[in-house]
Amino acid sequence: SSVCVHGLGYIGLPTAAVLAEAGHDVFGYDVDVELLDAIERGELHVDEPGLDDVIASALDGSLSVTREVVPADYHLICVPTPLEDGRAELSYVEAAGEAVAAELRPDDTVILESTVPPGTTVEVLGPVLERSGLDVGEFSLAYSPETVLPGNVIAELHDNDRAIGGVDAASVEAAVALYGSFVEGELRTMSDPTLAEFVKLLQNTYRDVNIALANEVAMIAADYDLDSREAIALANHHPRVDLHQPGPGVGGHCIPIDPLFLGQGSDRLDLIERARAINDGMAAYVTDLLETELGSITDTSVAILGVAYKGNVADARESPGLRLAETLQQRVRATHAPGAEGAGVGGSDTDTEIDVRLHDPHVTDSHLALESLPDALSGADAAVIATDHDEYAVLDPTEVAAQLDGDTVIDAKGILDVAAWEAAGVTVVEL
Ligand code: SAJ
Repeated sequence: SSVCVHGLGYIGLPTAAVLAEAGHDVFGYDVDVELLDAIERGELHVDEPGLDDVIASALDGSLSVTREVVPADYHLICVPTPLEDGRAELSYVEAAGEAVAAELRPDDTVILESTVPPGTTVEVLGPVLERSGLDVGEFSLAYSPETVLPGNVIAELHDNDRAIGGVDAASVEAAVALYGSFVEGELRTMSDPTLAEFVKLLQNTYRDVNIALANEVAMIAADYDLDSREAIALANHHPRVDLHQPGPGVGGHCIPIDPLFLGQGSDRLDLIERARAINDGMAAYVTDLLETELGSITDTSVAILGVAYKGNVADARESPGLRLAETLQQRVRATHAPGAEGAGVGGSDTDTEIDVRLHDPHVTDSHLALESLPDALSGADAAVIATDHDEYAVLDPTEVAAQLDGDTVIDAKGILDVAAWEAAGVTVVEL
């Protein structure tokens, strides 16, 4: 079949490549012309294992990028749906729908993959597509959310089960035919796109709430002088218990955002909002830990190791490490200049400061003023491991101890061999 993929981001591009690999004629479209140029020149350099190769061989085969939307048997919409002012910004979905409508033919199939509030496919996308002059039913319409884990995208595109909600039997059948050509997991069909949208949000909400529970458990365990990770591991031996891991917060562009989409058509969010607040509050808790260890954080220097939102990826969106950096600075300003509370970075009080150094071996964003590891560590009063990059798990404690001025390391991800670090004279505080 011919497939036009709308939006060549971290889902659309790998999906386009995998579809081409499965033998379809794939046209990748994006409004970002520079992105298209870069893809064509093979200059993408995505930090996703295996993706560069899959894209390169797809471009040698039946994948081509297109600067205009083309007619196709299938239109796959994979555009971003960011949260803005507490609401899902659906203008990219609408714009993609309009572009599809201009080329839509009877019996074509349109599938939305973006994460959206329940009701979007039927209530937002459907009416936009009908501007083509065709009614839903004359063309097929389905929702099938992506569920791949950044860092493991190619494997999960093939292996994960897939939920498919179509507006009618023909839509389900058409979507099954497409996904069946490359998905080895189970295709779980339902006759309601809204249900499929809801289920997608539940999966990330489950994770967010579960992580919030783990974070609260970590704070309670500290009050009892217990090791929270050991306690969680022991609790998880029960066949019906699956607690997640505590950490410095929940980052990325999915888990901190998707739960709030559930609130778009319901005012019942309660536990879900508390969970969000607990997870966002972990930066303040780590700041408390630093204050306890250092006495005061004013006029100290703290190295934050890891600004990627999770281990071994280069994505710093909703980064717990960056949130921690901001929280440390705010705390110092609030403590010493109460009048300046809430002031922006570089507030009026220049006498009291904290020197926050940022390091990350994967993130390359030049706006973040990242430092080399030795520069970040040397002379610092404390270091915080905020991301579970493999590189940090194998740090040499003796070397780090020699670089640091102080002897405190907060291991917010629980990746260090505490005995080895303590033997090197470092005080390790775990979450
Ligand atoms: N985290 C914890 N404790 C844990 C697990 C994760 O603090 O026990 C933190 C991570 O460090 C990170 C954040 O949560 O900051 C999110 O990481 P993640 O690995 O849980 O999830 P994402 O955002 O990379 O990908 C999620 C996945 N959803 C689920 O596992 C239910 C992925 O399958 C989805 O495709 C993706 O969201 C998405 O696009 O929705």
